[in-house]
Amino acid sequence: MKKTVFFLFLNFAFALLAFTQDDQPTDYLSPAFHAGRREALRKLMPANAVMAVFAYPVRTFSNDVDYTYHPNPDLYYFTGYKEPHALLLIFKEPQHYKDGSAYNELFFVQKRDPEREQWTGRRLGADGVKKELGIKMVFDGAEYSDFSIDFSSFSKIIFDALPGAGIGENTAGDLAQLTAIFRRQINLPAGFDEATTDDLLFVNKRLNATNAPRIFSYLSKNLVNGKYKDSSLVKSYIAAKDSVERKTIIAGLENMKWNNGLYSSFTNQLRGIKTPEELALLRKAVEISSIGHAEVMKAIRPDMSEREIEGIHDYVQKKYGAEHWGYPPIVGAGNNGCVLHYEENNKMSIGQKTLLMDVGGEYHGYSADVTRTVPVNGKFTPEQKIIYNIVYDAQEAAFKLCKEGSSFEEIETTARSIVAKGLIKIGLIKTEADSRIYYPHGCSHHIGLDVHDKGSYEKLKKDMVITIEPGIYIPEGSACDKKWWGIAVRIEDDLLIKEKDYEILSAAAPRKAEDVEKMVAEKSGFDDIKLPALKSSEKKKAF
Ligand SMILES: [Mn+2]
Repeated sequence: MKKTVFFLFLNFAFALLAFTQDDQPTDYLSPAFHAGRREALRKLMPANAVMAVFAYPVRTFSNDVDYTYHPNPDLYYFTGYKEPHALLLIFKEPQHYKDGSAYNELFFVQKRDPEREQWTGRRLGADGVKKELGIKMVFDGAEYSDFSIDFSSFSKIIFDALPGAGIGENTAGDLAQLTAIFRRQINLPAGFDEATTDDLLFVNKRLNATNAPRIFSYLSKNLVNGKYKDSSLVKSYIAAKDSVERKTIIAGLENMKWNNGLYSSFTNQLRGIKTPEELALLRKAVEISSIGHAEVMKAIRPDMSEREIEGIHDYVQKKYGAEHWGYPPIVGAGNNGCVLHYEENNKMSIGQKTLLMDVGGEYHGYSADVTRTVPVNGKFTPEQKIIYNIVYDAQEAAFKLCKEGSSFEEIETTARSIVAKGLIKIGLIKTEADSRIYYPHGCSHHIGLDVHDKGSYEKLKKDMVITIEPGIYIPEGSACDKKWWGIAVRIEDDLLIKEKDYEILSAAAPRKAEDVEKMVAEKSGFDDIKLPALKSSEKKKAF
């Protein structure tokens, strides 16, 4: 008894010390939004189904320091909870508690721990989640095992690839335990590989005559020496002699009780169409990032480093309240721009060539994805401009398709065909089929809580938000005239799809070649920032 009183006192003391926090943003997604999303999910679920959504694991940065935690976007979408070590269970039909009361969702979260919280930050705890996020049936993670849910009575158990090994200390209620108990409770057959199942269902949905060779070569490569090593499932899929046989394999997976296909399908359907609350946040994330691009254009000078440019983007985004980047920033001068996911950003001076910047911030979970290519000295060379305008024209042509009813496929082929024709015209390739040499990636994807967001990749619908991002990359050493070497151009904008047309959300960043040149010539507030020289790098000492 004494002990309890002591702990109560401790709780109280810590609560006073650590939990007063004011002057925070007020435009977070509302509890009503999250409740609405859970209800919409329930509508999609088949009869007698349960769906589980796990938190993402915490990851080590170094020794006892973790990476800044990023929540699983699905869990955040359905609950607003941003902490690790959590499990959400959503039931299609009401379930009954021991005392007879009904519930149709259960949420297990991190328990409050004032001592830990002083070190690792505030936790909502079950009571906080009830109060702040408006969810009723919330418990400490450690209580999950007591619930002994009888999963054998459900006809579909829906979940994403389960969190893997090394995901926690295996203490009461942490992610490792939640996952282990769930695995045991659902009686997952030994050898059932839900990650491969999920991948195969994903790949199968996209398989068509054009991409079949690429998809099969990807699967085969990974079967030999990759993530599908020794997978009998992938083996049989590749070995299938025709589409009928493949359909049988896929139907077999879809009919299973442990169904990953439904998890992707439901989250894609829901998250692909943005609600007004989401659009307000996404609009803000994109505007912030686009202003960042415009400000960098003004500030840019040949003696700046790639890192410094990255820093200006970061400063502007954070000035407007973005919490984080939406993906590691890509700032590539000249030839570095040819590396599609260039993240080193360590060139000391960007020099006189073009600078490709693919940089977008995250605001309350929603990520922008904006790319601009800028002539560092303020004027595109004739060769740079030719390439720039081919990409620009491809983008313009793709824009025209941005309305309800168009397909992602049409967008891809239209943009690719403009790029291909342009490259043929200037003699870089001979046939349209060769366009992949200089334009190796896709043109469009959803953005949202993931920068490559969930959503349907068939027809465009109102309130989708997608990127249009053609590009041309001519690395040094390419099989063409040297004058083209080192030119890398991508222009990427974020578009809200409307019924009959679209809105460019990233319009604050100029995209027409002449407008970009004009912006580079403008004066910048950053011009006047003077910092002291570093004493530590004055002289290279001989050690
Ligand atoms: Mn993108």
